[in-house]
Amino acid sequence: MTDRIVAADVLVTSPGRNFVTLKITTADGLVGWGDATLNGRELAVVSYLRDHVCPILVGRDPARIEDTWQYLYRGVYWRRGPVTMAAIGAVDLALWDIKGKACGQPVYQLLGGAVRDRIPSYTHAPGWDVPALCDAVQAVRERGFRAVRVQTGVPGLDSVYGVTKDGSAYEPAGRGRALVEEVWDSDAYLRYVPGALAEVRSAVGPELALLHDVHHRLTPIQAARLGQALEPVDLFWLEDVTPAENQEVLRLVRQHTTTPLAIGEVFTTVWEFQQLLTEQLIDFVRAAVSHAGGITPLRRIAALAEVWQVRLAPHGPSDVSPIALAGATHVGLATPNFAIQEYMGYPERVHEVFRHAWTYADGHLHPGDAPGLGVEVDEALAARFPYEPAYLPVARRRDGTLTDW
Ligand code: EZ4
Ligand code: CO
Repeated sequence: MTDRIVAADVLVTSPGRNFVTLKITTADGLVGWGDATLNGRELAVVSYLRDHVCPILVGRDPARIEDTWQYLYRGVYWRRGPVTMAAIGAVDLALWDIKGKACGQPVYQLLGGAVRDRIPSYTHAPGWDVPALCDAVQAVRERGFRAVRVQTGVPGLDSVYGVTKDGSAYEPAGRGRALVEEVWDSDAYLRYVPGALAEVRSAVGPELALLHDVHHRLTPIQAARLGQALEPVDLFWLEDVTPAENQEVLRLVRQHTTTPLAIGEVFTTVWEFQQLLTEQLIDFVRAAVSHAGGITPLRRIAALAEVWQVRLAPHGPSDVSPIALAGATHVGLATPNFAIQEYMGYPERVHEVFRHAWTYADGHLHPGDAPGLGVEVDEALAARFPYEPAYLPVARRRDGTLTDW
């Protein structure tokens, strides 16, 4: 007999970081969980779901994942955009969770089964200067990682996004209604970073995969120069070199460097990747399973990328909840052109609120074999951590004008 959705509820919890979670319940008593977290605009997605999506989910057949995706995407007239896609992504994740539970299978089995034994992952190593950065890299290696994102301070700047001065783990979003303002200087960064990363490379040896994230800060010609200057460092990838809106500018970057390029954590649909893929302007797709609308469209993005020998490397910072991370690991295990999963890690309390079957060991993730996505939310514990406003910093140049991070 066909099951029916009987309830769709939204939970907000902040066990160190704000998370928005969708809970879908069916008449057969199955519960599916989806991640709807959009950092800095959390409550907009809550309203989108509560006011507009949850009421129309009730009564629908939870087995019709693709149809529900099309219904929510096409049915609204207004398409795309991070709020819409994060909301649809949460529904899609929750319905895959329910389908897995209904079949008694982990989601990766429903996607065609495992094509790899485990999922290579990378984490972050921030260090204000080269010695601190080398220490951070060493600590991460001791946890088993064979791939590390390296971010450094810049001489002359007081703060740099993603880098702490004392080497502690960084929390990108500052709590409070007022956004932290940082001063940014691309010239100082460009003068310093190639040499600093070259020193890191000679300290760590040739085998460790090094990644670096530019956070959309550069102009095309600056990005081209940086890619070229970093070629001796042999990066696994250079990420988000230019602002995300104009993909054509990557042509210029590509003409000047063979440093592999990764892009797309802020992209939400396959169409934003279309030109980047068909013109072979990038090497890695960084879409998040939640922000890009769920497992269903992420598989389509991966399929298009596969045609152009571009690999999938989903976004996985601490603002992507353990539910979306689970989704990414199921996709990763079952998708041939998956490359690597970002795993920034979570404070202990997050692991307690989101009890997950996925595991990290020896530089790799695995989704586990629990039915569905394999994450259950401790609702009573979640309720003890209410939402608090938290925002990423904004950056200004030395003359006071706003810049991209
Ligand atoms: O700064 O998700 O590749 N990863 C990243 C992240 C983002 C955070 C923003 O909250 O760029 O660290
Ligand atoms: Co990034």
